[in-house]
Amino acid sequence: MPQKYKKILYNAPLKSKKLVILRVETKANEMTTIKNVLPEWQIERLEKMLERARSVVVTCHLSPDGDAIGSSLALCGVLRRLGKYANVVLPDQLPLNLRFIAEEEIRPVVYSMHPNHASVLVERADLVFCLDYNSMHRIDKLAEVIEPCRAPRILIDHHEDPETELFKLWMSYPEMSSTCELVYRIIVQSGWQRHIDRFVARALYLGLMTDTGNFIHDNSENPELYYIVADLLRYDIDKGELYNRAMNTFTENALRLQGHALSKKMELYPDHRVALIVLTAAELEEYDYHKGDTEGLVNRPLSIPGVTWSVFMREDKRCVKVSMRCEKGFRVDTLCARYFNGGGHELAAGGDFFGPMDDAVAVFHRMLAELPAPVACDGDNDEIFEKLNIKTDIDNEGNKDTDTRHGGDSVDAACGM
Ligand SMILES: [Mn+2]
Repeated sequence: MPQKYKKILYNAPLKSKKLVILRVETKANEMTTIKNVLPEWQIERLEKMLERARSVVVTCHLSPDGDAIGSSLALCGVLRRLGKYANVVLPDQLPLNLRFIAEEEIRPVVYSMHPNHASVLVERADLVFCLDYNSMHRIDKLAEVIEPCRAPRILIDHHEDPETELFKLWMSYPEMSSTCELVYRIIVQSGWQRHIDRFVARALYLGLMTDTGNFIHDNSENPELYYIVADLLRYDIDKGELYNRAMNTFTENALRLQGHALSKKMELYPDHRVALIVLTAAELEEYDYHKGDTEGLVNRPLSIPGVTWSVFMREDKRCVKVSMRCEKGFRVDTLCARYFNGGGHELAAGGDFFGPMDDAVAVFHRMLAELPAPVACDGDNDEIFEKLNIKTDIDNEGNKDTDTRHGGDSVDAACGM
């Protein structure tokens, strides 16, 4: 990176609101404007650790979503262009709708399918990146090789409360929309923009799009996100194609299952402004259920005016998977924590119920009985939260001190999707 640009980047006061102009190097005269979020020492430490590394492994969480796989492939792509022997290792196979991206330039090694190959890569690695997860239980059995590995681990993530003691360097920014946003910022602040190409841009866009619900969710309010999107679009990525493949692809069975769920299984509780959908193992079997088939289903009842929150229960092998979503002004993370051994984000949370479906539904009814009705639509639910002894003054202002706290969630872990 030419020195003068580096200076512009690094002279910016870390916590100032001043905009930093970053020159995008791939095409002349094109500029993008985003703030420096990561402190300089983190970028420098990352560079130092990379300097010493020849072989690098990039990992992400179990049941990888678009952000997990997108950020891993993008970072791996850039590392390869930096001359590293870099590979992506996944705990388990990608869902069908995301496989296309892993069949292009970089083929991830799946631990559950090729444990020996994956182990050798990790054992021989000089550096291991941990993307889009905050604790070892999020990578399931892959932890057996990641935890004891000799290579230092670097965390790059946007979930709250990472197990920081596991990482030599942790870059945890819960205020980021996605790990892909964070990886993009790391690329830019490290001066690696010239290594972004169409493959990397597609992978990054995939994560930005999926983690924000195609730029609908609350986490996509930062205007800077759209500068990043604008930059990525310059690489001739087809966002319509990516949307259709990753977010709008269902099998006939999956679509019929969702139809059945909405038509026959959705129950509305007007006093509590809540909808409940329950799918039993027998129903799932009838429609030849595969992971991901009910993706987004929990959100559907929220489109009904007056429905403020939504609960979806799916009978899994080990437990009943519970997902909750709500509109702004209500919160479901604390409800998931209190009633369903879970947690997550205010507006999107989940949990596991260990016991038969009937008992899970009984807990749902007990929850309603303990919530004073009606639940307000205008966000004035203080009485409810008070009764449940839930604090409402949660700091989600996103101005945490990035020098001391890079702590960062667990909705992926908890939401039963
Ligand atoms: Mn993510």
